[in-house]
Amino acid sequence: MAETTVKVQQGDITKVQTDAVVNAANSSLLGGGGVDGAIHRAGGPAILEECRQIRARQGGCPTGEAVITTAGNLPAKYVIHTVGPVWSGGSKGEPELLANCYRNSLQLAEENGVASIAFPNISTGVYGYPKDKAAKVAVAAVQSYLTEQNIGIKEVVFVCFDAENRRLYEEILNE
Ligand code: AR6
Repeated sequence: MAETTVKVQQGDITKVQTDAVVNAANSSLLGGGGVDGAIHRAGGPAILEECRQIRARQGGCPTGEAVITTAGNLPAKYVIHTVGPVWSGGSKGEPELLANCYRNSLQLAEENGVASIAFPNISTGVYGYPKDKAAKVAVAAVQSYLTEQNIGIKEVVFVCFDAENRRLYEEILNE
């Protein structure tokens, strides 16, 4: 495994100074509420412009996949937009799809020379994924990626908007 720091912080991901920040988008790539709305608001129209170009080329982004754009006015260089699964009880492939979000985002980050990356708690807002289950999937997916594939990523930050998520991530990472 490369030397990679994995940490947790509570706050607003639009303020985070990593090379890339991940957006919990939807398949349209045209924006929405939650962290998606916050990223587009703070980053400005350049992000949506690139999302529209990607949409024109490949027709949006399937669940579990990821695409990369400029970060516009954000402190980061890139936004990686990934589409989490909508929770519908857990037997519709939700854990695998959520793990794919983390793995595909890390892979796209590496392909673009990203050394540090921040993730929000994908799917745990509007998409209704139980926070404890999502945190376990997120940490396991990141750790397995870092163990098996990583060469260039030096820092992964889980940016939790709420205290409950922060506590869950701290517990899992301290195990
Ligand atoms: N920084 C960090 N985390 C945030 C921020 C922020 N500024 N704002 C919210 N969160 P959600 P989803 C947290 O609903 O469940 C959008 O409309 C939030 O507390 O943003 O994947 C998209 O367009 C929660 O823990 O994303 C899609 O349609 C986490 O981010 C849909 O919502 C994810 O909540 C995606 O739903």
